[in-house]
Amino acid sequence: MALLSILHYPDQRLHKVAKPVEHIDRQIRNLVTNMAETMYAAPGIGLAATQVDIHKRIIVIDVSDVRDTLHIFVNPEIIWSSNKRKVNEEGCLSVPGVYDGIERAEQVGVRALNENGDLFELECKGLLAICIQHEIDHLLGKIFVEYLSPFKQMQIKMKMGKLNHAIL
Ligand code: K1U
Ligand code: ZN
Repeated sequence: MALLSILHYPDQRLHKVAKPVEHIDRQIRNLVTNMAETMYAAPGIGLAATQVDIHKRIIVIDVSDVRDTLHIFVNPEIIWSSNKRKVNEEGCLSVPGVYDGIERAEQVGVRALNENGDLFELECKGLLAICIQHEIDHLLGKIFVEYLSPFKQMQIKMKMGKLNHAIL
């Protein structure tokens, strides 16, 4: 197992669109294991492959209190969304220290493959619904701050620029 390094906004690689996984083999399963380890260590409740500079449609999520319910989504697709929408506070491991309210569908249905290549469908509500929409956005190259005003995005870019500079 290995910890992967997480890209930080405004790194342009976060805007790449991920490609579908064609075969779920040992390499993909190893990647899923390393992504889960990286998410738990961060700590986070989700991680998309895009965030670790791997541009394949893979997401891991665990929104449970005791961190024992790992969801693995390979080639996830949202197949329906509720009309009812809600604003929730979001954060992102690629934009550390930034939290803001984002409006999303309250419930979504997701179709994906698991780590064995079996197709499944899952009805997502609550934090799982928020997180899966946030992670699927990552696979499309979209970061949650892009839903905010241009002024807020500029403030966040400046803050992250200073932070990234301090880290390097
Ligand atoms: O995609 C990511 O960067 C992970 C992100 C997921 C997310 C959080 C909140 C709303 C939508 C999506 C995070 O995990 S940020 C860290 C976080 O929220 C958290 C960390 C530890 C315990 C509880 C929450
Ligand atoms: Zn994120």
